[in-house]
Amino acid sequence: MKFIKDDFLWGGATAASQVEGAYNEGGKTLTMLEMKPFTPIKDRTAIHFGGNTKDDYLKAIENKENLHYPKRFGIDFYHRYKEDIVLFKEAGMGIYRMSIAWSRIFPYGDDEKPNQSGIDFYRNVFEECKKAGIKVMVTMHHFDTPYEITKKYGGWTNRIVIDLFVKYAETLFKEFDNVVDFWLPFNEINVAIWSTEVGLGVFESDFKSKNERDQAAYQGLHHQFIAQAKVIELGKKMCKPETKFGCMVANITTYSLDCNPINEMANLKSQQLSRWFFYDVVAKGEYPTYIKRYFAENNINIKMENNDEKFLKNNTVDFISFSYYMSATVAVQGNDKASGNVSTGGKNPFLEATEWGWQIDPIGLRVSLNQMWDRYQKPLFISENGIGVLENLNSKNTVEDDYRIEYLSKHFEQISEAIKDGVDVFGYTMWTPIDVVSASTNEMSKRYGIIYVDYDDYHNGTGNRFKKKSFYWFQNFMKTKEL
Ligand code: BGP
Repeated sequence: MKFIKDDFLWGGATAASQVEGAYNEGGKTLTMLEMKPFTPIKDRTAIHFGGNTKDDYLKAIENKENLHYPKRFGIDFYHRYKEDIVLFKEAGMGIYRMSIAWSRIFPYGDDEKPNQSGIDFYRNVFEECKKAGIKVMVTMHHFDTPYEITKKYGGWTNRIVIDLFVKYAETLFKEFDNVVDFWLPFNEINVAIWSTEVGLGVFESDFKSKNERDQAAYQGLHHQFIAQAKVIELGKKMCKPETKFGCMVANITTYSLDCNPINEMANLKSQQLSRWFFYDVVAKGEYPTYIKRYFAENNINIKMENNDEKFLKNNTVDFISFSYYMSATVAVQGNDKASGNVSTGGKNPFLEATEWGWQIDPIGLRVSLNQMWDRYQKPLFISENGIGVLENLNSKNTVEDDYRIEYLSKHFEQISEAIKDGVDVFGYTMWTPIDVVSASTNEMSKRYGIIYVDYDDYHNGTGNRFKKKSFYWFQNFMKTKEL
């Protein structure tokens, strides 16, 4: 079949902390991501973010222990970006979604002036993209609050951090408006409810109770919602008129485990808490009624300033972007129906899963696209989608990744179907055109790329890049749009 839409934007996405490396070059300071030690993984399906104490992180500052921190090295994009962008062009990418590391621009968070060396680095990267005719989408915060902000201000639970972030955004608009087409203030803004370290730059192990933790997570999130709205307001004033501002939410399509109404209600509630709440705030500009009930029942009180609600209403996103890797099932736990405890993640007998337990579900993407279009009537963009696999180069210096070709083409087909359904979806950036360090498990060996990178989990290797079979498949698809 032929992909239905001619002017659809196709490309790939990466994030600073997973590709750049050079963690202490050019004036950059640390983020918690580069302080998280690597632990070889035994049960892959059990690990997702978290799992370290504050002490584990703090040891990394002195680096006295013989521990390994993969995000300090990434894939050395900091030094090899030219070569990578040439490959992106060769693959046929029309758009590159990348992130800027806040800690390269304002290493101490509250520096009076931005760090010129960081600005120069990104300017050089953008120039290469321009030369290659590749449009740019920039994420301003991809899980990487500078640790200096945590140390000094306590991370996003402190309202002051909003001002620091807006100042950072102002610098980016001033420096890069001419080259950036789309801005995403926050990557996967909902991840804060699963990890305050990743989302908010706040240590999980500092909390004394679940309530204290949830209270802090939602307060920090409120600050990010306001920060995003402020950045949009400012961007509309500072940037060229065609620039667009979007959100980014980690989107897992969920199904009730069975047709028991109690499970369907659990599914509805799970979707409200983990997905719709976030889109509702940033796309409709309001805290929905169901979250108010949840807050009241769970003793969560969000401190708002007078104009906050009005401000959110007046500064919603132009488009909605989201990541989509998998679907999950939802059910009320065991027979304990009265408790209302919900379990997500039960095995779906109709789907296959990756080694990490991520259930592959192309139709789930069409389901989500339709749901979001029905709810928000705003243009949609799939800012991440892909498959992580353990892979090795074969004797011909390539990887025969037919499973990736199948994964991508099946998802592309469903995007095409959603467009026929009438959904306004205008672009897609695969995660990722090139192998990177995993966000959740810190592994290099969880590979997503159509380009192989010769590093292992301990950063042994040449770092050389090799085209996988999927590289050629994607290149051909970009020419023919045939699936
Ligand atoms: C998202 C992140 C990315 C990315 C991807 C894959 O959560 O935005 O940074 O890494 O998921 O996840 P992982 O690397 O954990 O496999």
